[in-house]
Amino acid sequence: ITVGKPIHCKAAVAREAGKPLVIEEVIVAPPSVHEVRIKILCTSLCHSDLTLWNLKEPPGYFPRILGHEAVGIVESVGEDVKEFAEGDFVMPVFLANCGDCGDCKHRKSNQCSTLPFKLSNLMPRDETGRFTNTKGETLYHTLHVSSFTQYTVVDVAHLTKVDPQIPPNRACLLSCGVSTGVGAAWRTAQVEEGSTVAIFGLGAIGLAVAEGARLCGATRIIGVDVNASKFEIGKKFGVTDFVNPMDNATKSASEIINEMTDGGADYCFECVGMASLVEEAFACCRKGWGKTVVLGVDRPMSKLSLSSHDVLQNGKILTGSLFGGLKAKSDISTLVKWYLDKKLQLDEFVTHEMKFEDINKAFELLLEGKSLRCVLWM
Ligand code: CXF
Ligand code: ZN
Repeated sequence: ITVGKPIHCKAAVAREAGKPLVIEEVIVAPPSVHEVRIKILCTSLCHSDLTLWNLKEPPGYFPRILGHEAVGIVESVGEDVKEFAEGDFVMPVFLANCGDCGDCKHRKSNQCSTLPFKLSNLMPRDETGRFTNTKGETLYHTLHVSSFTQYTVVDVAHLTKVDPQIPPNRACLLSCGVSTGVGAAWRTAQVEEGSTVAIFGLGAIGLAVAEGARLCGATRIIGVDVNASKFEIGKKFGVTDFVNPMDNATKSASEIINEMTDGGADYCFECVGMASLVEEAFACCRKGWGKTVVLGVDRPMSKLSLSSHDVLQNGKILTGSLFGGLKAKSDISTLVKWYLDKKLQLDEFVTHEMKFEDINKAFELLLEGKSLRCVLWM
């Protein structure tokens, strides 16, 4: 009955940088060619939502619908959509996977060249929006997902089907943060059995890296955080050692880790988004082949300072990782299976659950560092 017609529903609209979201009625256009309209079941907050919410104009885009970690049900499909049908249980993902381009077909890549990653505020193919309201305003999208609304429109390349056996309040975590962390250990670093790992920042991403490293058989997982309480929660995800840089006035974290590991960790992960911590991670990464993976989101213009001598003579690898190196259409189903087989822990990330209307409470919790993942029920 709604097929082909605009849907009026509730959305949490970010009207101004850093100001509480407003629950408003929005109008969601029908999906265009290669698009799918979905009914969101659950969505959770990711730190990138806070970053984008806080961006002042320019380059902030308001009013907009934030949110990009979610799961839902297909309500209707646009022209030329063969992969999805009404009623499918689906997950939107900020990173495209068209499945057809040379990069999608390449075993090593997760960076689609049909719809390359871009901090866009509109639909990826035609660069137009699908959200308006009764006042005739156009609302911007977020990361090609926009999940803080009961209905949204997503490009088929940004959507994957998932096994409906996984409950929606767990599935949504795999749409961004947890997948990114687990994937960074599993796909980007390819942590092996017996490895030593160092993780800078034990928020949800850092803990997900620990979980991934644990699943890959790492035997030593060193967590670094300025918040001492992170060690307790870290242990649940396999963290074996803890370094609090605040506890040592004379030595840096990298110096401590170099001593602890007799020359550096095999794999280091930066999960905060601070250039100086990338340098620290790189400095305690094993010479010859150690790999440092950057996951944290710093300001776009921030610069790293590494001596060329260090890079040349040490033979260390420095790499970034978008969505943990995962291909949305194939790797997410593997993570869902690991959860259903009780290998991958997801429940432990969910510190809060509430109804969608309480979204501003969820923003506060994340802002104050009191939540790992807060799941919203639509
Ligand atoms: C991030 C990844 C890096 C750029 C901004 C968005 N993804 C999801 O949170
Ligand atoms: Zn995210």
